[in-house]
Amino acid sequence: MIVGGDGYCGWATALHLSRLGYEVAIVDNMIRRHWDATHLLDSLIPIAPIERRIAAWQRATGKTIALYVVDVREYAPLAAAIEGFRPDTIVHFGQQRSAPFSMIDREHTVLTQVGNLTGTLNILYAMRDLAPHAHLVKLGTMGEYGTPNIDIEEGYIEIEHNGRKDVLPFPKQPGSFYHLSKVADSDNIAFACRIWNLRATDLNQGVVYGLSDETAGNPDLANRFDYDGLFGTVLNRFCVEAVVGHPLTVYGAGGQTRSFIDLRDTVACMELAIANPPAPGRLQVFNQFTEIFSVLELAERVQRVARGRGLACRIEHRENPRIEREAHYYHAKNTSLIGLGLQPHLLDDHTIDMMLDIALTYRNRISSSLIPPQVGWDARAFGASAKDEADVAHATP
Ligand code: NAD
Ligand code: USQ
Repeated sequence: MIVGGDGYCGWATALHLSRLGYEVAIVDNMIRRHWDATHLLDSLIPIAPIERRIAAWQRATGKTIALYVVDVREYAPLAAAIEGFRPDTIVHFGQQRSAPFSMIDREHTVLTQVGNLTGTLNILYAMRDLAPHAHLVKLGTMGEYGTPNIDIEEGYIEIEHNGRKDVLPFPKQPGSFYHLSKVADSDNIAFACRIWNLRATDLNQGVVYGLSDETAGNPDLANRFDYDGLFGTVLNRFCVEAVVGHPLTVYGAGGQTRSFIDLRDTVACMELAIANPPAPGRLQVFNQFTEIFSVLELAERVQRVARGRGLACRIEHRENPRIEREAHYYHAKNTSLIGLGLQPHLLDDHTIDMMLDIALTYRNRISSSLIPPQVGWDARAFGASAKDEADVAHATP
């Protein structure tokens, strides 16, 4: 059962697991489509309504995917879906996942934290009462850890204090109210596992980029690709910016260093996590990323590949709308999923080329006014400047 199966990671995962022979159900209330509409955003790649997506998959492969249009913040319909489908595994992607969205104002912070925590708590209670043997595979995020000046372990750290030792949850210092919602989720899930003997895996995923294989070649199966200043993630944004002639938007110095993963590896990690549940009573934590880059390093790589294709591509250090360290130590472990057999697609020029191809294919759908960041962490107003418009108008793509 894939909660959030209409989204970027969820749709890719649903098709990947269905292709492998899993019986798949999607649970989604399509709220992400509603948020796009409310904020006048749109995916770079047009996406078909969920019913058409599922019908197209059935026509292409003969495989069915069940659909439950359910808001997991509502317990009764969620419980009915779990009773109806009787999942062995519940994969939970169904949350508000944008850091800038969570920082817009008080309402968006509350919507993000109350919504995200309520959905997870409802799933935990439904598991306790209706599916106690199911395995919860929950999407966490690498940003839960923040950027500590020590190595980041996978979920737990052995600490010696005043002559005594214990293995404790790794300290968390995230950088947005969204990331904080994931920290609270992790604590709630660990507690539920302890008291109700449930099994769960928390996947602390890095920033995702690119597309997976199953959604290619059929417009009705196409996946979303966000590039706007609210939901777009950094590498996807840089590729779109390069194509439309917008300077690559490096926030501040660009020394912010993060973990990254190709969407093709995300779906492979989901497969591995599902196949390797922990013992009852335990929350296992995997760091789900394959490589680490600074933002400036990524911009320079995109610039080099874009210039190789004749695209005029400039990097611009712009005022950072976020409050985050722009130069810091960053070293995170990711040995668990590799140990289980993950064979990473590392970020090479070919992958960047493929992403530029995607942006070029849908170039006429790119709205340059959606590119600038809009949300400041300290409540300053951000948005498209006259300079942004001029940059695009004068670009020679
Ligand atoms: P997305 O916004 O594309 O998809 C989320 C899906 O969940 C949407 O289809 C939305 O309608 C659904 N949803 C949200 N709230 C719901 C609710 N209350 N009930 C039912 N459905 C609901 O997001 P994504 O990029 O696919 O991310 C999926 C998960 O992976 C998130 O939890 C996110 O935190 C995590 N993650 C994403 C990234 C990334 O770079 N995209 C990186 C690390 C972790
Ligand atoms: N950044 C830029 N320029 C941009 C966009 C972003 O310099 O145009 C910088 C940001 O300041 C930040 C870094 O790039 O330092 C990453 O930003 P992002 O928007 O790509 O990613 P983030 O806000 O961290 O969130 C995304 C997903 C979220 C997921 C998270 C994984 O939206 O759902 O949880 O990546 S992680 O970062 O590992 O926590």
